[in-house]
Amino acid sequence: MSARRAAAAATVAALAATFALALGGTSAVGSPAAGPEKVPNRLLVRADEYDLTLSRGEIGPGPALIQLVNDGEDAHDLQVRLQKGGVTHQVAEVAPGDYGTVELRLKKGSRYQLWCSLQNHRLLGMEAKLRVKRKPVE
Ligand SMILES: [Cu+2]
Repeated sequence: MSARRAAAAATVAALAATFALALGGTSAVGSPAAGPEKVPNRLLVRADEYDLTLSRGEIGPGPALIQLVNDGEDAHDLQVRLQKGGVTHQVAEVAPGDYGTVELRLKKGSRYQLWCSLQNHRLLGMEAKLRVKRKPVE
């Protein structure tokens, strides 16, 4: 492992730890009037050459915060769209060791496609599927 790659890996580990803490603390976010359904579900997507690894394959419906962490040595982006088509949400190109986020509303009982649109990365394996349940997922 090169020094640069080691540094990038350390950054990603720190991000993942922060993300885990944020996950544990979501109940404290938002005012009582907003209600728990306003708290976004979170998904962590790890990118490297040439895979997208999701922190989970199923998620609850409604508002979601998707974070792309680039654990690779090349730049990557993230495109998110209902499998049946529609609006494409995206995290713009992220440099190695860096991260980006996108917020969107996930449609209940649906499936989403996630992929990297740079060069031929999708063909090389940078795609994944996300299933959105009808009810909230623990
Ligand atoms: Cu890519």
